[in-house]
Amino acid sequence: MEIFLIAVAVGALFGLILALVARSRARQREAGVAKPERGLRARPIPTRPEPAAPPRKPAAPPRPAPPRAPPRAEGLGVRIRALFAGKRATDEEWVRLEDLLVRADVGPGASARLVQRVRERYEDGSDPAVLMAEEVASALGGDSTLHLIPGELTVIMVVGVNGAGKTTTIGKLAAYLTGQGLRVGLANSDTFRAAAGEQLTVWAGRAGAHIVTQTRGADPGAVAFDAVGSAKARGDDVLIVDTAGRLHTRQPLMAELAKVKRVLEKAAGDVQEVLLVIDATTGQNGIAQAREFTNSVPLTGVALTKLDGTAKGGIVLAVRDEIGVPVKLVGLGEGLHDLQPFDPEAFADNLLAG
Ligand SMILES: Nc1nc2c(ncn2[C@@H]2O[C@H](COP(=O)(O)OP(=O)(O)OP(=O)(O)O)[C@@H](O)[C@H]2O)c(=O)[nH]1
Ligand SMILES: [Mg+2]
Repeated sequence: MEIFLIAVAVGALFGLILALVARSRARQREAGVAKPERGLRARPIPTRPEPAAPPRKPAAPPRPAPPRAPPRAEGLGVRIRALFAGKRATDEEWVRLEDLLVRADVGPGASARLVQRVRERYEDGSDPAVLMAEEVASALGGDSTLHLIPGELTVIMVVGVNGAGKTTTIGKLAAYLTGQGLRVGLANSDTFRAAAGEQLTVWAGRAGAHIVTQTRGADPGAVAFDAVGSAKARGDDVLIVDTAGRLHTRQPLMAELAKVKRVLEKAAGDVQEVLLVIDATTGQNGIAQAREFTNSVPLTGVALTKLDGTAKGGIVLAVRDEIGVPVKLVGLGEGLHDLQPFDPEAFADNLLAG
């Protein structure tokens, strides 16, 4: 009898241990399959159409997603929810929502339109921050691919104000394209800044691209012309032209930029992409930059840099709304691979985070 009781007790204990182990495993599994966070993850930069030539080198292995900054306690999403919490949405809430967006650099026009769309969809109990994120993503959607011509030389011109991140973006883009097996040439048409040639030469070396540069003070158009000749002679797929940073308000400098573009068009036939580099920390001035640059050299896209910092880059909504130029690339750091295609949903999540 005693033996029987001991056996029952041991059996019960064993059963209890098994149940505890099973529960702990189930918890681990739940944690493991949690929905991956949507964010600014590494993805290949889409180009349109796909280059016809087979890759000469294997593409760079995908990099892990950069760590996302923890949401700030007072993020835009938190402030929007707080605005609507526990009360009926009246005109005052909608005006204050618009004000929040304007203060996030979204611009008055784009802010008013976004609020209007959210207001049309809002019902009691909906999450206004989620609705706003959806509207932001939709406002920034559409074609954001880089247009490359297979089998021919594609020319990409990069422009922007001083220090926006032009040269760094060019280096990263060149690295991405060479990683796809494309032959890439760089033209240093920034003949104004003393160290510009050295900086671009370093990036060319890191990216495995050719570079054409001249001494300081040379004519930027002449460098561009030579670079097209050199790129054609080498059979390059893509030529990326760096230009000196300039204040969009300085007319002679803007005219010089237009001249570089004309030279490129004459030498290469066309310029497929004119990318304006905008620093995410740029406030409302970004809209004036986009307007003046596109007046001189019609823009085909925006590269938004320094999105790895605290800045959310709300200005691109204003640029898209007023100038109609899509964001194509996003800079997330100073490293060779810190460039990603623009993802409207990830951008919206980041803008509304917190
Ligand atoms: N954190 C961060 N820094 C960046 C990024 N892009 C560029 N930078 C930094 O911004 C600074 C200016 O970058 P550049 O590429 O020299 O800018 P630029 O527009 O070519 O400057 P100018 O030719 O002088 O007009 C450098 O310190 C870069 O390392 C980015 O995406 N993230
Ligand atoms: Mg530069």
